[in-house]
Amino acid sequence: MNHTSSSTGHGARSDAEGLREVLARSDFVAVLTGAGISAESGVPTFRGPGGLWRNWRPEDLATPEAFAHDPRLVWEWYDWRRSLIRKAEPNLGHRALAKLESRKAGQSPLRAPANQTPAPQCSERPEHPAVGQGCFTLITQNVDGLHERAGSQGLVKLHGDIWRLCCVGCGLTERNEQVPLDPLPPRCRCGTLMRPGVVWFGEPLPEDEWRRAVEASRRAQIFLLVGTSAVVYPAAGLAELALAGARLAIVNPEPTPFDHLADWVLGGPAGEILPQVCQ
Ligand code: BV8
Ligand code: ZN
Repeated sequence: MNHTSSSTGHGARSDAEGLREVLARSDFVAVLTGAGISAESGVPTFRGPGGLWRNWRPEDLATPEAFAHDPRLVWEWYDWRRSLIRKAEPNLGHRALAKLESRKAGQSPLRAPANQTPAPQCSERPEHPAVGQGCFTLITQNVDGLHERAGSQGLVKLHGDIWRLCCVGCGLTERNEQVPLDPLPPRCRCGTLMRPGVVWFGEPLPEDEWRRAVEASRRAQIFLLVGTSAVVYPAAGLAELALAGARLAIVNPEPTPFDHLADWVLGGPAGEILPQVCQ
């Protein structure tokens, strides 16, 4: 592990300017976000105030077992979260990351100068050669869709999307933005129950998203951990993967299990700090 001084315990830096410079000149940037980045948009986090719903912990409801036991209860929880997210707007934190992404796309080392053949295109987004191709990769644990609404492209959604429904019978998946859902629980045209298009505890992450996240984390020169308690795996493991070759920067008003490994710890709200470091 070829770490800079901080890994020897000399305390992480907290200067936004230093991090801004490193982000500006790094060719390969990876970012992992959690519920904290949507907190300033009014979306409750999992472990923070408002995370509990009817005294249920998210880990109790976001499971196949809970859904099998009481699909109506689980759907009432998702319907409540959808109604909150519908009222929310992306905040300055979401927007700062979208802006950094488009700047990085313009800067991309993969973007060949005019007289040379362009770099291989990214399958999902041919118009964005660099996005998702390792230059700048935004990876999220959030299912709220606020990163996309802020303009982020090539987003890697590790835990799915609350606005997608999947039939537990025929497997049909569809986008459904109805708030409130009616009927609840929603049913497929085949008559079978639909489930939220999210990854529940005990379920594997979508392969393609996971592969892209691992690739970007391994290639990163700077890895940003934003608004996450970093206790849910395998997502939190991406920061460990990145540490093999990248510097780690954390944006969170609270301590995280990775602070002692970080080069930067910026202790404050993402909506205030990200606009400073992403400009
Ligand atoms: C799996 C979608 C195997 C659904 C979610 C290793 C060790 C220990 C446990 C495990 C392990 N490996 C696997 C496990 C089990 C489990 C797990 O990690 N459990 C935890 C609880 C210990 N993992 C799994 O089950 C995973 N699957 O392992 O499958 C497998 C493999 C093959 C085949 C079969 C099976 C699946 C995990 C995904 C579950 N789905 N979400 C939904 O949303 O309904 S996880 C969900 O919880 C979120 O997506 C997110 O990942 C997590 C919540 O964490 P955060 O987003 O960080 O939110 P939190 O509230 O905790 O923290 C908010 C932070 O923001 C705080 O730090 C706060 O200070 C900060 N903050 C607040 N305000 C601000 C802010 N920061 C910045 N600005 C602010 N303004
Ligand atoms: Zn069906």
